[in-house]
Amino acid sequence: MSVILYGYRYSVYTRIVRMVLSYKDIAYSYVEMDPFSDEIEPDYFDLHPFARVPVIRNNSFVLYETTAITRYLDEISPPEKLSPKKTERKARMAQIISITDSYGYWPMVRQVFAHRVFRPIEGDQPDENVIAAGRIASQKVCEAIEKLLGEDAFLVGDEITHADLHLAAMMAYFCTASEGRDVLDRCPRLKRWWQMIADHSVLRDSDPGLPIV
Ligand SMILES: N[C@@H](CCC(=O)N[C@@H](CS)C(=O)NCC(=O)O)C(=O)O
Repeated sequence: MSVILYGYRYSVYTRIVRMVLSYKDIAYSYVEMDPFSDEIEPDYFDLHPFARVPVIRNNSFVLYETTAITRYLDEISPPEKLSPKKTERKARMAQIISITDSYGYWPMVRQVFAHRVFRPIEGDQPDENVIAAGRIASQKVCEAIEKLLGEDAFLVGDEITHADLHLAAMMAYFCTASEGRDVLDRCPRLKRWWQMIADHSVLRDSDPGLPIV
């Protein structure tokens, strides 16, 4: 196995893949690629036609799309640890990941976090209308996931799964904004989960920090 990860330091999707690599103890080399740059190398489009991150290469096998990558990594390095065995739990895991990607990433990360936290650090003005819209949409997402949770420690049962890593990468950014913490205060089960997982070594060790300017 010879794994290369193409990622961007502040990318939540890159962080999800890095967490799986670390959790599965898979050695890899890392290539930094800023997908927001105006000067993306033309060759990169051969790896990812949409010029996003992450991408992994394992020998000659190239793969993009985070959920495809994380399932692949879990499978090529047995035992498979991040997917529950029970069919219903596996389905619930896929559902939470899909909710997170389809409805959560944009408002939680690109609207609330990017405008409230990232832009000011970079010296750019936040757009309060974008933050307000992002907060409303994020609340809907958190409430929907809250409804799916039981009393288990992790999102889907008593073991960590892909769903935990996926949502945690986004929640980590979201909760750096006061709007994110306010939303989480309204979702007690999700908040308890976040307090627990935020302290997990896989989260702590993959924290990219915030830009220092
Ligand atoms: N569906 C993709 C989403 C990846 C994605 O959106 N990555 C972000 C960084 S977190 C990116 O590359 N954004 C660049 C852009 O929006 O132009 C996946 O699951 O990997």
